[in-house]
This record gives sequence, structure tokens and C-alpha cells, in this order.
Amino acid sequence: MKILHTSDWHLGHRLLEQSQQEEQSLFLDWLLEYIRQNNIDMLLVSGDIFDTGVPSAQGQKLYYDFLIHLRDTGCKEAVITGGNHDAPSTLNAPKELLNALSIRVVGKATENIEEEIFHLAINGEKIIVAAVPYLRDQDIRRAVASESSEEINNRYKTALIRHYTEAADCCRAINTSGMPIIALGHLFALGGSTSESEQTIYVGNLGDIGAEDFPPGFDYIALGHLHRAQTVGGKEHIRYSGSPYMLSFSEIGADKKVVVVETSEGKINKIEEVVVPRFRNICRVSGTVENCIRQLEKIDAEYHTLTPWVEVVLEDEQELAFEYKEISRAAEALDLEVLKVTLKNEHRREGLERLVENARDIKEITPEEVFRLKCKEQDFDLDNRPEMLNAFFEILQVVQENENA
Ligand SMILES: [Mn+2]
Repeated sequence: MKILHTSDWHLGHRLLEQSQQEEQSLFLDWLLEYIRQNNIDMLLVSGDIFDTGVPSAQGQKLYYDFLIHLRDTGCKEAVITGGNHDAPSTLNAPKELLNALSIRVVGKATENIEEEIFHLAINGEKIIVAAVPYLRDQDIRRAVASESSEEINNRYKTALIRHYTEAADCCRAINTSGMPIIALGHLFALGGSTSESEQTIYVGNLGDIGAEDFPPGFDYIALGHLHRAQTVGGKEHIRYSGSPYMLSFSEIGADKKVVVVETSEGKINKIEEVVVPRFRNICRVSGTVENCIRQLEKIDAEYHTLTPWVEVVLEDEQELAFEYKEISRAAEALDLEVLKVTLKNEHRREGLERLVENARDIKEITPEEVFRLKCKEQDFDLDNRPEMLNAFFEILQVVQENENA
């Protein structure tokens, strides 16, 4: 059986207010073709299907067009879970209808763990899938009884591990004939490297989930949330596929991937990363103004179908406003967009005010950056009070979940 693992499509995502619909659409077309040509039997999508809880009509059209065409590729099963960006109600609304088309959707943690477990058979080969979505604190906390103060600190992590343990137990109970067991997940697992485009998921004071926290019994764990493809704690079978296209300038230089997993006779016998074509050149140039302009001309001259997007990092110490004008004048004549101009030494020199002033859009600044700068301004020693940062993340998560709901 051939299984394709992907995640973090973020349909509807915009990079600094530029629509990324073209690369989203090109990726989905490529994926359909890849599935067809490589005889993929099952598709797993581990969360963050949409960028927001209320996706645009175009975003939804991309999703449903993809699912309709998936039926013609030879792919027999699909399992889709909700991420922290997805509104459970949006994903779950067509759940029963999609189920009739062998597309299994779990938008949020279910009341009964068995509803997250799928026992599937493809061409006579059986497999068990634990489709664990992003676990919201309020969805799983009910599982924790009579908390001590230490347990309260750690309750989210405890509840999270308990959820996976219950899922593993449930899989084991129905595994009568040595079938492979695959889990999905949308969470931050320790050892992973982040980019600027993931929202921080608060996981309690006492630490994050590590590879060793997953209960034994899963032959492969298909994770979403981190946007760079990577394994967790050096374990080949616990991995993030990463997002299939670039969601932030901080992801420059890393290939975008999907993962293909092959099973036979109840075992995983091959795990392979497949590089997704880069549909848009998103890059960074740095140097003096003249130097940057020369590099921009080079990018313009390279063959491209979608307009390249560039971040310019200036190494001069002159006034940004003046240099910014020169860069934009040069860029106007070229087939590319300069989305961001920054000074190389900005972070050393700038306080919060300057950062806000120099950012072209408030979205360029993360809430964490603002919080850290604000603490610095107030001479608050965050390094020696890490619980303050945890408290901040906890509040931020509640705010972001309410926004997405
Ligand atoms: Mn994501």
C-alpha cells in the first residue's frame, strides 16, 4: 500500500497581503498528478487545510475541486484532520457526505475516541489509522480528573499524551491480524525547528511533547503544524511533511516536501520524501543598494511563470526611506515584486517603535516579537522569568482560537 502524507496547505494564505492562490492551485494539480502517476492508495492530510476558520469561497473551491478530482486518480481513501488554523465546524460540516466518498474527516477531538479510529482495507490490504486532530485544551481537559497544582501546570501535556495513549489502546484492541497502525497529529513536537509562519501552540510550563511521549504501537506518525519537513527526535517514523509551499520568508532555502510511505505484510518498508516543485520563486537578496538592484535584475531575467517575490536586506547604514525609494523605482521596471525591505542591522538598532515604523505591514511582526520588545523597553527580565512567556503564549492561544472559531 502506498500512502502519501502532507499537511499545512493553509488554503487562502496570503504572504504579506499577496494572494498565494496561484501556487496553492498549482500544488493541488501537481499532487493529483503525482497520486495518479505513482499509484498512491491513501492520502493523509494532517491539519491546517485552510488558513482561517472562515475560508473564502475560492479557498473552499480549491479544496472541494481537489477532493472531486482525487476520486479519478485511483486513490481509494483519504484521511483529513483539523489543525489549529481550521475551524472544526467548517471541516466537519460535510463529514458524512465525504465519508460516503471514502474521505474521512476529523475536525476536532471526538467525544468517543473510537470515532477517530479508522479500520480500512485497500485491495485486500488492511490498515488502521488513528486520525488525531489538533487537540484544543478545552476539548481534552475533560479527561483530567482532580488536578493537583503541578498537574494543572502540566494538564495540557498530560491530557494530550492520554489522548494518544487511548488512541493507541483502541487501535491495538481492533488489530487482530498484525495490521500497520498509523497516527496523525497536529502539534509541536520537541526537537522540531520552527519557521516564522506557525502560530505558537502553548503546551504547558513543564515542556513540550517529545518523540518518547508518543505511546508505542504506531508504525508511522504523520504530523502537521511545523512548516519545515523534518523528523522528530531522530525517529524516521515520526515526522512532519511540512507545508507544500513557502508560507514565510524565513522558509527560504528549504525544499518543500510530501512524504510517501509504503507498507507490505503489516510493516512499513519504505519512507521517502518527495520534493514539491517550486511554483513561485520567493527569495532574498542582500547587499548595498546597487548590489541588490543587480540581483533583482538577475531574478527578473530567470525563466518564471509566476511573478517572483523578493525580500531585500540592505547592508548600508543610510536612511531606509531613501534607499527604499531607489529599490522600488528599480523594481517597477522588472517582473517581480519586492515585498519587504529591511536593514541588516535593524534588530540591533531598533526598538518597538522603529520596528513598527519600518514594517510595511503590522502582519510582518509576530505577537511574540512585540511582547519581547515591550518587556525589554520596560526593563523586565524575561530570560529569568520564563513563566511570563508561557503565560503570554497561553493567553495568545485563547485569543487566536477565538479568532478562528
Ligand atoms: Mn500550519
